Amino acid sequence: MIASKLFLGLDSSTQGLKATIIDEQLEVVYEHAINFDHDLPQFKTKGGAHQHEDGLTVTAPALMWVAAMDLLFGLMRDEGALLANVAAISGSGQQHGSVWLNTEASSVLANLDVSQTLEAQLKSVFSVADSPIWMDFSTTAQCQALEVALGGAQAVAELTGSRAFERFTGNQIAKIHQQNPEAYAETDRIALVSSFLPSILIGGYAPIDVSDGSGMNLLDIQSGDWAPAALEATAPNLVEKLGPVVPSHAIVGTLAGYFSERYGFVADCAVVAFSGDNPNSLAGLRLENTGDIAISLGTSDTVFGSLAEPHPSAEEGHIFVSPVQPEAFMAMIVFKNGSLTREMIRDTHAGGSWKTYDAMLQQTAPGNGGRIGFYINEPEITPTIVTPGISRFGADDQPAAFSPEEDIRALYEGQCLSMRLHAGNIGIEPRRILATGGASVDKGLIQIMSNVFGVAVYTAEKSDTASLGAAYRGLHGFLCKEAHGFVPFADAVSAAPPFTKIAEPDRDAHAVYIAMLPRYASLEQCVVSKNGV
Ligand code: 5FX
Repeated sequence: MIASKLFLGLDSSTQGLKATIIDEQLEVVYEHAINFDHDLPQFKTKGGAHQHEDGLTVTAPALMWVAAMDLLFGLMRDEGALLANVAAISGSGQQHGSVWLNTEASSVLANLDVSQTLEAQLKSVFSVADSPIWMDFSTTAQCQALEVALGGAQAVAELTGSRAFERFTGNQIAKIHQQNPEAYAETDRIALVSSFLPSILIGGYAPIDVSDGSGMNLLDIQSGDWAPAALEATAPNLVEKLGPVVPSHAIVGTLAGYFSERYGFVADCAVVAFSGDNPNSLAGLRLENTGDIAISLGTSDTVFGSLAEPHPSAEEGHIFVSPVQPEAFMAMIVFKNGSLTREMIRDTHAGGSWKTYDAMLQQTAPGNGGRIGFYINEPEITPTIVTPGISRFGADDQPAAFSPEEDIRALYEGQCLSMRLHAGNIGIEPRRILATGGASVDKGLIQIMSNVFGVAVYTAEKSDTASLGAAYRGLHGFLCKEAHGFVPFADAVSAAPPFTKIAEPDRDAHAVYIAMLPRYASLEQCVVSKNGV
């Protein structure tokens, strides 16, 4: 029997490193994850990160990601994972984080010695040992400077897909250049987390892929290459330090001898460009058609989907180049007030029980008699609401008091109306919704979502979509290589398991929400002008 080819997806999230292996029929045949805090305690991280005393700076030790690779591959080898059958590897990295490599790095990478660990060999290749990551909020001054240099927030959004955001890599680079010029001068290559891991795998600098590169405020999303004006406004000599940009399906090299000798991979195993975790989730949910969107309900709620025509906005959201279609785009909006806010209202009114909460939700009707509420448990980014608090309005748009049952409905309806409003503003018009994340099992919330958007809601078999998406992209890149040209991603993943429908819209309820949307938008403006920046 000819052994089936396998495809490995490696997901370096904030908390850990996970491997997912699929076969040619897209069945998941192996999964293993390690957790940074627990399995690599010597790096002293909390949630995979170091929070600094200023309350704004957040970093992760770059060497921890290196040590994690040997640890995970060793465990996989010892468990008998069929590494010799892996034909291609791709991966996923937490977005925006940067890895700073000095002038020694390329020769160390090119000469990995199988008799020593990666950690021992790579410990002195970093010009900045603590990598800034996406949770960092310390670059407001650099963001303002970028927006001034490029003609305002909307100009930055139109060029790079997003207004200047603190966590975006370019603003982190500007800060390091200003505050640590020696380290900047010693830097030979600035990688993203998603280009650093494949650099270890291929024993040389791997390029940044166009989709994760879109999360830097440095890349022109229309040309798919660096934006000279943004580079110039950020720091000197950036083209050389960043290296080239490649499409997300590109093969970036073959696996270094270190990995075949130590772990039993085949010598010609292909490495496909890694990308960011959100782009990989888009791939894992096969959101290739404009109109298929995902709503991930977690600590933060995230709405994302594919788009042919992007509408970058300084007000909300991000546009990335698509990780599965080089000519298309991905839109994404993050809402900070997700599950923790839902839990706060559940604890206040339903004694901590989701069952009681759902029973109370059913006691009010869609539209809540015209009541609209804004529940801001922590500062919100979509829209910008700095001061936490609850604002409740009656049908006459005047401040009002709500019963517990009305509060419960107003929270869910408000969250779904906000998603619909802001997603629409950047061009997301759903045809169907895929719900993922912890709260996607909440039937009451899912039904309101279906009614607000007026489309059916589906769910996927696997909830860990970034890791699965990385494995799918490994297969996709491999098929493009074999075909000597681009293979549609949909063809590569056509054997994937179908999604399950979990809600159909109720047309009467949908009509109620359509009528409510303009009122919701104008009341939101009032809340923003009172509690915003
Ligand atoms: C997206 O812009 C984010 O900052 C986060 O979702 C990170 O990618 C999490 F890893």
